[in-house]
Amino acid sequence: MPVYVGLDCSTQSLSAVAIEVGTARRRVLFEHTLSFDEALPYYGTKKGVLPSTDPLVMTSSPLMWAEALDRMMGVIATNGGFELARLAAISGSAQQHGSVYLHASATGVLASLDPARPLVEQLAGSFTRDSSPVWMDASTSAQCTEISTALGGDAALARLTGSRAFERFTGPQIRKFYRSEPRAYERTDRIHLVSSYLASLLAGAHAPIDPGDGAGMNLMDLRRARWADAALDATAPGLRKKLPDLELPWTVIGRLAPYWVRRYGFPPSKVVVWSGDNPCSLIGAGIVRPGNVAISLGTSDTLFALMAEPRVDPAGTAHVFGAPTGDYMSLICFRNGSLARERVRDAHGLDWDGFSRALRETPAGNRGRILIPWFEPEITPTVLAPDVRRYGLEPDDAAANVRAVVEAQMMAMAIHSTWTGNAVERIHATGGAARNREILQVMADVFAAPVYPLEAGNSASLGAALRAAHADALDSGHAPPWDDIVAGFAPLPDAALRPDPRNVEVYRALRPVYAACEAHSLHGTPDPALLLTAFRERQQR
Ligand code: XUL
Repeated sequence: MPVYVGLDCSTQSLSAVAIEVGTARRRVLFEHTLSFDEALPYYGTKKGVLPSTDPLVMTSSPLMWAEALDRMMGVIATNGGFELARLAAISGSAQQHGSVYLHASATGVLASLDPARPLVEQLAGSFTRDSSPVWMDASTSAQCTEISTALGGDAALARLTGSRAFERFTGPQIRKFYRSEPRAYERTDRIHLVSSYLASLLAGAHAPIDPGDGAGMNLMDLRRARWADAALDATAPGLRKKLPDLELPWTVIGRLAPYWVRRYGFPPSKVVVWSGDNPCSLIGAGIVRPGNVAISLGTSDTLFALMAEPRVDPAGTAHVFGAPTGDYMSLICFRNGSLARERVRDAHGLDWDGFSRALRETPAGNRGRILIPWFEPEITPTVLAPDVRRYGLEPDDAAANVRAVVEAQMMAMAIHSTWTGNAVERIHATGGAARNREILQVMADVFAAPVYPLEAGNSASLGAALRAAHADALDSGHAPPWDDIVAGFAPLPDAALRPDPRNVEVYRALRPVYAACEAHSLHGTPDPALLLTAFRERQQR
């Protein structure tokens, strides 16, 4: 039975998962995580990021990622618990947007890695920039404005690339490097994403970028999955020849380089193009057709969905990336997630059981009592300063405030995802708060769709392993449907929470009322008092 390995290089750690995929048995064989701060302390990272005097600058070490990869492959070889000869293919996932800058000599180094010496020793002279900007970097506002202006504004850039200019996106980061260190930029032969850099180390040759991660650069024509000349020109001179090629997300880019074969005893398994952690998580969460949505309830709440068409968010706050299925995916982030739930819980001296009880004891629609929960500046919709508002809601009514915060979050997610154009048919819920069934019931009722809780685990590395399985099948002449690829790893139907038809009706009526309260808070549009009264009267009938 073949085994597939998926790696995930996140901000703070490198994780690996090995899965066994047979007709009768499909299961996770091995999982392991190396924390950068703990396993490789001599790079000096804190939570995976190098110290910086400028709080807007966030970088990490490309050599550290290479050393982590070397170590992880050693761990898999010795402790993976499977015969290495069964490893059919390997792929990976990486934090999006981060970039690695290589000198021309890197091409030769990659092609002739010596299995007797550690990877880092051989790579050390290959960089034109020792540190790599990562997705938390916010230091490129000036470059965002320049790129956006050159391309006809935010809306035009979003239509072309799937997102307006964002500070962490690779294009603005490359422009900043070109402007501040023109000579080092000139000496740079290849600019990789974290994903294509690590794939290059596995294959021993420069790896391509897939449209999932390529869409996080403000450089790719989203519809054509090709580099967009106008965006390249607006970013830095001579950029095209420094970028890897773009290839389909199921491309087998080569075989494990002799370095891995001789050093650790791996077979020359297929190496499949890597992707970003969000596209990989989509697959790991079992989202493989339009109408399937994943909602992660974490510090921030995120909603990601598969889309058949490359639509873009007219408000400019969300992103559209390529999906590993060849479709598109939306990524919408809500900053006031757990943060807001915890604020309400703590303000009323509750624990999570008390929070759940409050949800059970209050009716759907909360008798028209509404909270706008921007305890911190919000990403979706754009709110620059904290702004908490209550409509018909007493601040000291614990139960009503608990229901109000959860209903507000679900309403906002439903309202701000309609632009994706796909009716929500099912939701896979992950993240810490997905353990709370009362919260998930509100989600099911607001979206009028069943909610399937996902088992905790690293969906990005699992998604990478499943992508490896899919690419291997295609490469061997089979074309298995994606449902079959994720079967056995996707959530089980028994665990689903079904929408309650009466509550669905209540929320259908509440939605325009919530939207009016939000618009009132945001833009000072007319007071929604009349709408609220009409809603309350209708609920009492
Ligand atoms: C997405 C983003 C993050 C990183 C985290 O746009 O910046 O999700 O991919 O690893």
